[in-house]
Amino acid sequence: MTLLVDGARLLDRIDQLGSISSGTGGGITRLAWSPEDLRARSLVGTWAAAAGASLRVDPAGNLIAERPGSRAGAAPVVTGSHLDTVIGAGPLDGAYGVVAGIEVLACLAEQGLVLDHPLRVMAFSNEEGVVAPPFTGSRAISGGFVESELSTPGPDGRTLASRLLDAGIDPTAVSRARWSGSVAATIELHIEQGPVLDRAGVGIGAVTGITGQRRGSVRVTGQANHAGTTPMAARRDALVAAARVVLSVHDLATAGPADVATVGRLDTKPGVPNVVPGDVVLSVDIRALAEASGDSAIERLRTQLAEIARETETTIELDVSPPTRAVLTDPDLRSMVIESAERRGLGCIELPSGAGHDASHLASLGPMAMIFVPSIAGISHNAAETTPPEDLVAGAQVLLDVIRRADNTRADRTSKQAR
Ligand code: HGY
Ligand code: MN
Ligand code: MN
Repeated sequence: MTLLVDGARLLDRIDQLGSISSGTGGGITRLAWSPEDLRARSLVGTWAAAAGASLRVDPAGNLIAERPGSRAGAAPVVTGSHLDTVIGAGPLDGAYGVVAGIEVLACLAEQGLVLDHPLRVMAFSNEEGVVAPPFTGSRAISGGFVESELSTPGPDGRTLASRLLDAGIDPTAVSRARWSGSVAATIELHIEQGPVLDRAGVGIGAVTGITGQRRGSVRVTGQANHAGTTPMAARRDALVAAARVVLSVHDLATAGPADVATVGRLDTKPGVPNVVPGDVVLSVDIRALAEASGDSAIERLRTQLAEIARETETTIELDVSPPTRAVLTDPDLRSMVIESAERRGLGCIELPSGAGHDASHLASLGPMAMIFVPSIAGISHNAAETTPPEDLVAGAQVLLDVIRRADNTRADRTSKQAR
């Protein structure tokens, strides 16, 4: 039976989600566990319920919509993405994959089609990591959550525990979100967030692998002092030292083992024109498709920070969050993506993902694949993020095809159901 997604419904729901934002500044801002994030989840929950799916929020705050399968004890097929955004985001990063997953549920329900495997559509918690280390929800599910994260202050000083409590989530229960069994297949649909598909004029990307990420913060402590009376040679200027740190991070990619390296945030104290900065905290985001490169980039950074500290007479501390390891996608699932695209006359190329995704954490539970659609001019994490509507619909159609193929062919006939 051929099943087609309802493109108008998909695009309308993406627009509806795009209207849920904190409204401060351009673009969309829906920080994890914020009132806007919770409003978006509740809207998605109504769509899932209308598609006849069961709905639950797990101890890590992941929203899980599930359609039961016909084979008792079968491991689930998982899709979905995230609803939280960066600050000033576009309408598609994360939301697209969630809406498309709900669209698959609606199509199956409307045709009365029951898959062998249960189908789980996820809205993972805190994928972006703006307010706390990223991938909270998908790491909790796959056993990568570290309890100490609960008490680590975020960029605004609030701890994760306090955020979870405000969102009605028990912080002491997060680790109980861990799934006990395996997953038959995880397929995440996402915009590419880079320029490759757009430049190639191709509508579908079959992802080969997802980059590894090491994120963290660097704290530089010098000595606040009078900007007028403190001789240059007597200063312990934290911002001058931090400036060298920024360039060291940059060079980890331009001259070193990392693929990309970014300082996205830098906070200076006391932040007053006539005071030599005494304290600077900056963020670090280092990525590499090759795992060893990520590790060696961190080691190289540690060596350079020690040298900068010595030469500037400051103290420099590096705090690295739990790493997200680089993962490869499953070749069988990847072939299903390519075959569906070709059968539908859609151009398809294979490419790696420079962006991180929840699917990389689900990969430890079973075979994983990602489907990309183009980002025009490769723009993302920006209000100008956009994708041709026909590509958004085509991507959702390929997701539906691949979920049905994976359901029919998974060799996981014996694996226990992940709970
Ligand atoms: O930052 C990323 O790679 C993703 O958008 N969370
Ligand atoms: Mn994303
Ligand atoms: Mn993102």
